[in-house]
Amino acid sequence: MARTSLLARSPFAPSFWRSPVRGTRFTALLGVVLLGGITLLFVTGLLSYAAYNPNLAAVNDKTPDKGILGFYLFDWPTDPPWLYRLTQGVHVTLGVTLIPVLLAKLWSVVPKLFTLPPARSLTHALERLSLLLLVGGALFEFTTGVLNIQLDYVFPGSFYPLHFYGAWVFFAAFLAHAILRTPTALRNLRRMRAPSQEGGEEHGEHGKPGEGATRVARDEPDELAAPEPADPTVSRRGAFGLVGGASLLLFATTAGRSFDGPLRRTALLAPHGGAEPGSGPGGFQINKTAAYAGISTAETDEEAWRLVVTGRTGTVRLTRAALRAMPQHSSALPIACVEGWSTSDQWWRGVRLRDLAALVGHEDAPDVFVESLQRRGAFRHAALRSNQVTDPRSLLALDVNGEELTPDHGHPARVIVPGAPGVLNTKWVTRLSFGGVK
Ligand SMILES: Nc1nc2c(c(=O)[nH]1)N[C@H]1C(S)=C(S)[C@@H](COP(=O)(O)O)O[C@H]1N2
Ligand SMILES: [Mo]
Repeated sequence: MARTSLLARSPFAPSFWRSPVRGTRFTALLGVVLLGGITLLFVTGLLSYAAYNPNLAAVNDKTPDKGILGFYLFDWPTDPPWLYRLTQGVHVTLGVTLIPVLLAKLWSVVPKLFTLPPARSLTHALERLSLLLLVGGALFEFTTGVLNIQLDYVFPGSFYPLHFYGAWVFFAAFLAHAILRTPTALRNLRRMRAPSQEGGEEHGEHGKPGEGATRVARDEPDELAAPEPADPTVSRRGAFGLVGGASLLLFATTAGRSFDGPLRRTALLAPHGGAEPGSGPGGFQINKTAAYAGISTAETDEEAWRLVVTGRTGTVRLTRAALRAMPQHSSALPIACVEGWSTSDQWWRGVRLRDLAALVGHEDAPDVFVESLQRRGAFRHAALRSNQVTDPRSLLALDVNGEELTPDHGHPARVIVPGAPGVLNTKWVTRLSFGGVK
């Protein structure tokens, strides 16, 4: 007896859930938004994976045992030079914008989590298991993504494989769910548009009782609606407005990450990295400062610093003056980080990577392994693909915007490559090894 009444007041009792906002239409509309949005997140995520040069796995991509999941469809191009700025800007901004939609969607179906018995049949059990993967995967991907962009890589080494494998689990469950549920969602949306939506559902789309939408409505009771709804405090339309408004607010305070100047200041939610960029030639976003990376002026000054270049014909050591004596070239290129922020084009000036390759006997400009002075931490080296080395806009830059690189932007020399993720633009470079990167 006591047990029954306890159950009746617990979340396992359908009457526990009383919001009149819940219902199949509410869930269906959010579901359709997520269907498009998450698909785009998945595609831009795969593009980001390809952009990391996964074929040069020893260096850029340390994901263990990725097997067939590690496929990618094409070598990341250097054109257009804003490619990663676009794809990763969309990935991060869209991901942040979808958070309220995702939370509302989960809220709208949460009573189903508590339905009893836990499994009516094997099919039902499997379906619930896939939902567990779906909800868990969604929360995991959104959480790791947000942590990565907000907290400046709390887990530098491990974020990448976590988000990578999580994405596959999440997307597999998402795909199964989308295939199973999209027809119902679309049918529910059509019902929503039908004139009888707020009425007693007497007439379906075709106006013939007992057919079309009406029949759907009668035969399938709204399994998501509260059986004993409380008085509404907000209409369904109002609830949509709240979700949409929250999304819009997040969008408006996130999208500015992809620009400089006044627009950047609208990115209220963006982390500010290691340092405020300040103004002047070096006045654009800084990821890791020289101080953070442990770079001292004693090792970067004119006397101490050498660029070591190795390749087919041996090793060459260059002073900064020797680099200055080589042909200097300029490229206008952005920096676009996996965190979703990017700068507009900066004017970089320095020596072409392919000229440095030629210096050690590589007319063919092969892959290159780039190492910085930095001794600890992530991103202190990177591997560039042959097409990136060959591009005439790819530089070992000495200047930016008409002045010497600032320490925080990689003085005495840094790599800059068109179209690539920022992480490949190694700062404080001290060694370039051409050929033989695995
Ligand atoms: N040596 C070194 N180079 C590095 C990094 C680093 O931490 N160490 N960060 C990389 C990342 S992740 C990005 S996005 C860019 C940022 O360059 P910026 O700080 O000049 O904007 O530098 C890249 N080069
Ligand atoms: Mo980055």
